[in-house]
Amino acid sequence: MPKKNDNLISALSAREILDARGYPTLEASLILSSGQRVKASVPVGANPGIFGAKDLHDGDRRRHQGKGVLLAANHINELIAPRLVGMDVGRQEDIDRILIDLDATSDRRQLGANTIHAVSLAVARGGALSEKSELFSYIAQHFNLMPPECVPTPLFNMFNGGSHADTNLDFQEFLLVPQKESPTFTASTCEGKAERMVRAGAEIFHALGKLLRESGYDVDTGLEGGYAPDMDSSLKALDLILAAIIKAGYKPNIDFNLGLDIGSARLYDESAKQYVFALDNSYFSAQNLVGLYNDWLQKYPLVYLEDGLAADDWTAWRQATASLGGKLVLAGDDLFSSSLERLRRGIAEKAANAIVIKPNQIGTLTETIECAKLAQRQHYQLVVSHRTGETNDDFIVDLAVALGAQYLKAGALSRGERVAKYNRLTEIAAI
Ligand code: 2PG
Ligand code: MG
Repeated sequence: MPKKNDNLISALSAREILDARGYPTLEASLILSSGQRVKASVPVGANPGIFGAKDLHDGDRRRHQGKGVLLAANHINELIAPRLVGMDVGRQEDIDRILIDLDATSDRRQLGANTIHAVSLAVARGGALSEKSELFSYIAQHFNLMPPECVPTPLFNMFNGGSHADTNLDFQEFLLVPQKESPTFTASTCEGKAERMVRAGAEIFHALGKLLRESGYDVDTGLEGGYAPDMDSSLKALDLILAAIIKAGYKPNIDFNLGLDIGSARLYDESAKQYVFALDNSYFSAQNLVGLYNDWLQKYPLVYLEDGLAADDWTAWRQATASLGGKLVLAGDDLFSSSLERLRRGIAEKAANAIVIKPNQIGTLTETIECAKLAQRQHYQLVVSHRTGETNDDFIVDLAVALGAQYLKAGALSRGERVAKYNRLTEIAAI
């Protein structure tokens, strides 16, 4: 009698769930012929970005202000499932190809990047389960990746600003960046190192809360779990993080450095060709802004700068990379929108030295890995990132580990959907 294949897709379905902000998103569910079931859900960005692939939302204003995803769920149930049922779940690339071909548009607007993404992730989880592998090692093996010995360095969000919080802080994220070579994090195992980084990050987060409370600031948090008080200047927030590092018993420059996601698209006045920092009551040409960043480098242990310039200001990105690229991680998020085409242009223009990879902006796992591999070949550092509208799904952590990304950006050390990622990171480090 022929042996029964346990690894076939026997059912695939999707439903609408809520993300961490209470807005709708998709969850896909896949059943293998063995009877085992896996699920995957997709995050939603606060800033969809003009260049990334497009999610599909219902547009029916009577439900969830038009943000519903019933059409997308229906595409999975009615259109995609019949094509995939019966296929071996290990055929990730073939399945991803089918998903790509089902959508004739270049920006995925027909099926929706969310639709394609949910299925692609569920298939990868099913594949890992069928091989009784951890997800990160399944991805690494399947795509011929060679992850380094330890997990990526987490970028911890301390303050939320911009469109991520109801505060006057102009910049979107103020980040705490562990210095992975610090003796404080030296441990005989990867587990020890990751645990120390996460523990120190959490201790500093709480020390910061205490400092804020003592100084009369609000300690409510923003959409990604970072504090979101009103401040009298942007640099004040950096000063407070430095003070919190010390208060928690760690050393700035040695144990921790600082990072910023300026989220400058929101601050750029295209017609005046100026960056407007309302809180600081100042505005800058691109050239002066690069000068300002250089200035901050003299005063602060700043090692990471994301979206410091507007996404279509290629000339400014080129100049900034020439002048700052040797001194810090210059990450392009909106600049690349995780798009292969935008990345190719960035490489040609020598813009940025790191790329923020948001897999849901691409769609399939295969394309995400293709984009990351191209970046790595061109010596761009990888920052695998969560989105504002996260779910408790921790797929990005396994992906970041498999890719050997330098950084994982998953928000603050507060709120379940953010902490879920850091807990998975320490779990993987212990394997
Ligand atoms: C960012 C991300 C994650 P969004 O800008 O880096 O922090 O946010 O979901 O708005 O893309
Ligand atoms: Mg960003």
